[in-house]
Amino acid sequence: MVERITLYSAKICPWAHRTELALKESGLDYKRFEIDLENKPEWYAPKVNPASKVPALAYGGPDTEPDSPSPDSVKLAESYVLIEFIADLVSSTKPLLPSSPVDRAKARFFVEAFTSKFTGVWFGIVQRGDDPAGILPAIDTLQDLLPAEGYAVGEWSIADAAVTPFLGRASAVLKNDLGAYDQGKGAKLWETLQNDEKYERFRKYFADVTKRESFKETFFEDVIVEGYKKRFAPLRAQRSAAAS
Ligand SMILES: N[C@@H](CCC(=O)N[C@@H](CS)C(=O)NCC(=O)O)C(=O)O
Repeated sequence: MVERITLYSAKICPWAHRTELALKESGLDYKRFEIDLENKPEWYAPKVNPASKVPALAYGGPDTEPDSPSPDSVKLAESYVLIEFIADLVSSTKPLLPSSPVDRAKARFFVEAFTSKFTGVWFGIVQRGDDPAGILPAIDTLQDLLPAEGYAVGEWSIADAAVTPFLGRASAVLKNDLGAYDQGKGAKLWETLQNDEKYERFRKYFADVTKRESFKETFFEDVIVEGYKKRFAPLRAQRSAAAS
């Protein structure tokens, strides 16, 4: 029997978003608690996640309010661990990973290949002002690994949950040209991704993953746009002041 679940999340965070997608797709009941990353509650690290990061889950134990987590629930963290855990919970009722070991390995490879290429360069782009075109190798990898049709490994799976939050944020951030990089470069790159025939498979995949209800219910574009504006606009201003 699946036990009580509380998710500690933050709308801005792509890692936490992975877990929200997997939970929505699982159909499991859960409570959600938003952690303000700029002003984390003092109980969060000692009682939920010693690393003080989102996402985290409290699993089982008595029915307490999320801000009074019970010592009797199991606390789990790390987004990929959590989405596999969610897939394990529903493996017999709502498979979120294929059953064949080969396809499961392909799903994990897809996640690792994309994430390792995307995340490092993404933070360099938005924080240090590197050229947004730096994400193209990650998009190429995604396209190379995708089957001709459908999701990462056929049916929607947690492999899609793992990459979609980064694609959603790339879309919101680039089309609004947000980040420390030179003004105009983000919007230009997004236009290329929208129009260049080379990226047709990417566009179809992006449309497929973002039209799902699970995405619509868990993606808060306004929060992301405001968050990135607040955090990264001053960095662009500093870079252009230093250059002039
Ligand atoms: N490797 C972790 C990364 C999680 C992470 O870095 N979360 C960020 C927010 S996006 C966080 O909670 N940072 C702590 C902080 O901002 O103080 C995972 O996959 O869950």
